[in-house]
Amino acid sequence: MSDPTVKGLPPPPKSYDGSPYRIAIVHARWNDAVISALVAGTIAKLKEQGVKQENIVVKTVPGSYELPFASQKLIEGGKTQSANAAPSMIASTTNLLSLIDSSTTSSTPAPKAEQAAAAGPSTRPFDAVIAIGCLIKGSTMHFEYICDAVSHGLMKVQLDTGTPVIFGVLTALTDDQALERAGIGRGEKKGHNHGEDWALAAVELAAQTTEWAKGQL
Ligand code: RBF
Repeated sequence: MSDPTVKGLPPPPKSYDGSPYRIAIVHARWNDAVISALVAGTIAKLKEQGVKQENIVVKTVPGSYELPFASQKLIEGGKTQSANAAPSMIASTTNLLSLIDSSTTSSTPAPKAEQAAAAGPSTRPFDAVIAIGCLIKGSTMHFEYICDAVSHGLMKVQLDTGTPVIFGVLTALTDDQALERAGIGRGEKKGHNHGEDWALAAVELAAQTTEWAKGQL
């Protein structure tokens, strides 16, 4: 029998090519079995969407409470890294020109492949951040306070920085709820790995906000 539910995310109106984008994943280490599955699912789906391995940066923090601050610092760090990379790229272009000049007077060819390799992995600012955590309700009020702070904190970071921050935080009432939302349920129902959805959301938001920033609406 088909599932009568009306809940859930339909496929996007178009598919997006992730190959130009640089994505940061920052994940908490609390509740490791769930987190490991979510991070693996996220990375696999990012690659399926065309995001290059060298454009996926993974950082960890102790718990979910640290995710908003870490996301903000990563976004700032990506912008700084990009700005710092710009002068050295100009310098390497200058070196390349001097090599071309000297190649007219010397028999040694300019080592173009080496220069291309020296460009290294992308240093563009992050196009999206995926913040991954797993909060499981305990016997005190910790769960409520952390869930509230993290969800508001992540929303604030994306609005303040202008970089999309994907809400990859499970707020589960039981261990089984968390396991099933990471696709590793203990029973017959393995559930669905929500990391896959977060990867799709990151590429969709990266692609759309890049276009919108150029006035392409
Ligand atoms: N962090 C999580 O990511 N998931 C949790 O389920 C979780 N539960 C916690 C329960 C208690 C009682 C405490 C003290 C911390 C918990 N944390 C959890 C860690 C929290 O997000 C944060 O790392 C620490 O409070 C340090 O700022």
